[in-house]
Amino acid sequence: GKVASYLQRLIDEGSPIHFSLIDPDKVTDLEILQNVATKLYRSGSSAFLVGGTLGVSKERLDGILEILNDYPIPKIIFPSNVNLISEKADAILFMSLLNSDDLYYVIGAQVAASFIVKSMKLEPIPTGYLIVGHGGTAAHIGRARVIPYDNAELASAYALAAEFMGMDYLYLEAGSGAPETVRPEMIRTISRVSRINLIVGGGIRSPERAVEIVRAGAKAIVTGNVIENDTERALKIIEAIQNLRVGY
Ligand code: 1GP
Repeated sequence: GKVASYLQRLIDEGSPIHFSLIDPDKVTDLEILQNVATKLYRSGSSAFLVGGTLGVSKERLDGILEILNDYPIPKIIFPSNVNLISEKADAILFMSLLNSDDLYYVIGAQVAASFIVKSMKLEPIPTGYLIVGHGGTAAHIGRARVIPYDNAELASAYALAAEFMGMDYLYLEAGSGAPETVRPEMIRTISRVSRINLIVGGGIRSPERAVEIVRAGAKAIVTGNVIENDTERALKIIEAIQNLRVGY
C-alpha cells in the first residue's frame, strides 16, 4: 500500500517518523486545528494519526479528516473501536491489543471491522498494540494487563510474537498523558531481540526524551497532548528527531 511504502521509505532512509496525534474529542475550534496542522506539516511531521478513546463520533472524525485533507501527508486512523473508521482517511492502524484480557480487543473488533475497511478501500497497517506502565484510559477500556515499565523481557516476548505473526509495527503505548514514557531501556532491549518496527507514544513532551527514545531504536514516535498544550514544544520535538537522520 501507498502509506506503508511511504513509512518504509522513511525507515530505510533512516528518518525518524513523527506522528501528530489529533484527538477529535479535544479539538474545540477547527480554525485553531488548521493553524496547528499547518505548523506541524511545515515542521516535517510525517503523518497525522487521528483517534482517541473517549467522546469521538464518526461525524467529528470526518470533520477533522476533512480539514487535514489539505496537507499532503497521510491521514491514518488510530482506532479505539469499530465506530472510528472513515473513508476520508488514507490508512488505518489495523491493531490488535496484544495484552488485553478481552478477546474483543484482540480479535473481535478486527473481525467486525474487516469488511468495512475493505469496502472503504482504507489501507490497513498491520500493527500490534502493547500497553505499558501507566496505561491510562486505553488500558482501562481495553482491559489490558499492562506490562510494567521495567519488564523489558516480557515486552520483548510480545514483540517477537508480533513479528512472528507478521505484524509490521508494534506500538508501545504508555497511555495518553502518561507521567512517564516507555523507558529507553525497554526499547533498546526489544530492538536487540526483534526486528519489528517500534512506534512509541504516551507522555512524550520533551525533545530530549524524544531523542532518547529514537536513539534507543524507536522508528516512530507519537505526540498528542503536547501538541494541544504547547504546540511550539511539539515543533521542537519534531525538529530534534529530524536532526537524528542518518548522515545528517
Ligand atoms: C496516546 O500515545 C499517544 O495514545 C500519545 O500520548 O497524548 O501523551 O502524547 P500523549
